[in-house]
Amino acid sequence: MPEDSIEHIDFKELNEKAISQPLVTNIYTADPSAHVFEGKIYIYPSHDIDAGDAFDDLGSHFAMEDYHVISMDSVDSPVVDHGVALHVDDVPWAEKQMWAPDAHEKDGKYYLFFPAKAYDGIFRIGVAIGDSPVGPFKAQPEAIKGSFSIDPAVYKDDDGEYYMYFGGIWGGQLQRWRTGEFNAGQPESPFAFIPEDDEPALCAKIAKLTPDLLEFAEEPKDVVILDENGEALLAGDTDRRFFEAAWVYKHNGKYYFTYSTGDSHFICYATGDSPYGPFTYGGRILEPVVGWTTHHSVCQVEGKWYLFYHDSSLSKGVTHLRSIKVAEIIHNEDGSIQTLKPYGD
Ligand code: FUB
Repeated sequence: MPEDSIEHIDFKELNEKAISQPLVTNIYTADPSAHVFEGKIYIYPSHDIDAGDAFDDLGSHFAMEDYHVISMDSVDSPVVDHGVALHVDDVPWAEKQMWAPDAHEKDGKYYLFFPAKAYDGIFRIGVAIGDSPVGPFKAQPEAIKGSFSIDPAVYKDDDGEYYMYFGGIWGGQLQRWRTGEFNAGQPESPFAFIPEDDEPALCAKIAKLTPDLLEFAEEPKDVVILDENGEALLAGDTDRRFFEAAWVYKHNGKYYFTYSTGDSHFICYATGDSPYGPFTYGGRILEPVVGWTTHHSVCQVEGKWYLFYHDSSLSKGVTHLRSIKVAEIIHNEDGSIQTLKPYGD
């Protein structure tokens, strides 16, 4: 939601109409990646803080330093904050900006995947390993070789293979990798290297992970989203094209690629027949929330599907002080998803 509209919001009324309330109120949390491990819900969010950094279109004010893991027995039960699971000071390669993470389990070990800016100012993606879903996690000494940009989301397919989806434009730097190398040639601007409106939109990336989940097993590939005519979405189609926050799940044999459209503030979905896509645009899952960013995950809990998302209602609109929420989503018979309005009609 654009920030200039926030001063007109009556937050008391908005909170009364909201379809859900913040899950966590002792700290600010965002970008919730939810999973069920061992029959319990674990949420891996960003931990928002106010570090006093200037606001800009590169997201410098998102200056997060650590991760907390949140757990719940069910979507209605009390929330437990398990404290610091990983701090940037304990990641040898990372300097700052611990943005949206994800986690997964394999053979009794838990893997936290996270983006951070390295000391050269370039976002990379790292892995940290723990013995419990809540950590603590020990970071690998180096970032994943060949990783870049932000917002890792790891999907385990039915055949046991794990895939990482990642990428984000503007402050997430995806546009600087268009040639395959980081383009440091111009002053850092969110708009440099963005394709023209009539060019294909930038795509999220996918890479299969190695069996130890510590490296890419292949060169990252584009996750292409097609329109109703089978053409790749264009960069100017800002209501539908990918911006950040990739998340994949499978429902009734279809892969759902879900994502944020960033500057138009929607959570959308596209469906396909392979984890690699291509995916065909399907519609919106969530209308804009209070705050500039919108970011989510989709998780099945006890047979129902839930959208974990965030907004800035608890901080009364401070865009980098967000709170995670959860609401049920409904898939129609034809596979489409009913759009959620976060504050009712
Ligand atoms: O939390 C920092 C960034 O804001 C995330 O990486 C983006 O997806 C957006 O939610």
